[in-house]
Amino acid sequence: MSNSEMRSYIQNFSLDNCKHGNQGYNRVLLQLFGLSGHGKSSFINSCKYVIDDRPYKVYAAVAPAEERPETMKRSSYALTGTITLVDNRGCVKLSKAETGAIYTQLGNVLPLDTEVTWDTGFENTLTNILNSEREDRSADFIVPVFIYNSETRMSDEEFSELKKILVKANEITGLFPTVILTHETSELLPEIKEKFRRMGTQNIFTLENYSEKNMRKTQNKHETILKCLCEIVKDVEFRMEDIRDPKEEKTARKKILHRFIIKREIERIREAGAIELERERERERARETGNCTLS
Ligand SMILES: Nc1nc2c(ncn2[C@@H]2O[C@H](COP(=O)(O)OP(=O)(O)OP(=O)(O)O)[C@@H](O)[C@H]2O)c(=O)[nH]1
Ligand SMILES: [Mg+2]
Repeated sequence: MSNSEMRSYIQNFSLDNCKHGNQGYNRVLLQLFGLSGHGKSSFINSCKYVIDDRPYKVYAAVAPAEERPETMKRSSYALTGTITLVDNRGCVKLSKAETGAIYTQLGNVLPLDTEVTWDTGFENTLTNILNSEREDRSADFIVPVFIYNSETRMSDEEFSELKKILVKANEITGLFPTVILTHETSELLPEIKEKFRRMGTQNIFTLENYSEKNMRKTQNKHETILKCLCEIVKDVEFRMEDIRDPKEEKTARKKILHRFIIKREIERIREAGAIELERERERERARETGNCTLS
């Protein structure tokens, strides 16, 4: 397909025209997630630039530098009548404590277009899940998209933590995340790409985002972004060939989140208990040593 054919395929995609109609979905949400400063907001601006075919404009605020977290809200940006991009709040590092917050954003239980407080506690996460009952967001077809800056080196341990997150994202949304590697000129790119492949990622795209400083259109950049969006749309069309129930999917997502936060809370209590037990033993040893010295 040429660039203009890809653009009209994406623009004209409608859930109503899928094999069994829209089945109760009215929107495709591309849920962008990843570490802070890796290019989520820049990717949104790049997509808008390519699809709208208008002069470059900053829709999602981009950090002046990679070190400073910029996006604090879950903001949504309509790309077409059917597709909306969601700029989730990025996390500073991939740690156990952050994953609950990542999953509640991905599971779409946090409201859109409001500030995200980085809640890692049991009660807050549970409250978020319960509060989401008030709004019916079951009509969203969720597509997870993980953004990673290929200039960032990660240890094997961090990659294995990341793998767990991608697998859980698959469990929550029913789709293994599409991975977008930004900063495609990075020397580390081949190595990083291979690591994502080994994790089981099938859709990997490497690209250089457009920006205010670098907005000159290039055929190659346009083509890569269009190909990436086309693949995502094709995948949605393919999934919509099955009979689905958005309400049931929403309940299933919540069950996964519930199970996750309860398991995490049990782990936390166990760890806290083990620390306390160790302290008690130390106090006992100190008392015994004290007694021995006296006698
Ligand atoms: N060279 C290069 N710079 C990029 C690319 N993508 C993003 N950047 C730069 O990286 C910085 C961070 O980009 P953002 O798009 O704000 O990153 P983010 O993931 O939205 O960050 P948070 O909002 O903090 O979570 C900005 O200075 C961008 O200009 C890319 O593909 N290549
Ligand atoms: Mg951002």
